[in-house]
Amino acid sequence: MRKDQIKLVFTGNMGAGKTTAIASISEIPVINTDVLMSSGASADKERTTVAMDYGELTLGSGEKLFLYGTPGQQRFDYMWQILIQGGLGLIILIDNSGDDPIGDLARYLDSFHDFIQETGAVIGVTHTDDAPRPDLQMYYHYLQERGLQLPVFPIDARSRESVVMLIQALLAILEYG
Ligand SMILES: Nc1nc2c(ncn2[C@@H]2O[C@H](COP(=O)(O)OP(=O)(O)OP(=O)(O)O)[C@@H](O)[C@H]2O)c(=O)[nH]1
Ligand SMILES: [Mg+2]
Repeated sequence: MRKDQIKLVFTGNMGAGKTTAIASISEIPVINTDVLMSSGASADKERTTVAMDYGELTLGSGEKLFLYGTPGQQRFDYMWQILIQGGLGLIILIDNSGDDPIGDLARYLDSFHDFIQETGAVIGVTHTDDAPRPDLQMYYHYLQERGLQLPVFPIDARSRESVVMLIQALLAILEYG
């Protein structure tokens, strides 16, 4: 992949906002594979991704971003290794209103350990409007315990600016910014 063609992968738990984030910023109609959820549907979450999301975004600097989203559900995790191939960076979205957001983060850091070591990652914490805790300091404390230096930002996946900001932070780490 050329240096001005950058594949990024969004991952994170179910409902964290991967599909929403890609739709918020994509300049093409997103390709997604969402289906109605068989169980656990809530008022604002009727669908879940079974294979992938795909969108594109061209930055002012001319770089073209190819944005892939993974399914959140563990039972579709065979897609994760497929989707990271050729990827240059990882965006981990964590729903702060879940039962154990730091535990969720731990699982994604484990599952994508090698990819993160080879590339780089940023963490976006969503739903902080509904659930302000754990706060950022708790995330940083956890990362420190694991010996990881990754930036953490509270974001709203529905907000284009906040998703773009997260991506800019990742590109800066990857030295494309
Ligand atoms: N209140 C609030 N809602 C949010 C925020 N970010 C995303 N959402 C909502 O949360 C839901 C996220 O759903 P999806 O984008 O389908 O989540 P996903 O991560 O793709 O989920 P799976 O594909 O099932 O793994 C949507 O209804 C969003 O509108 C946020 O920061 N605050
Ligand atoms: Mg999705």
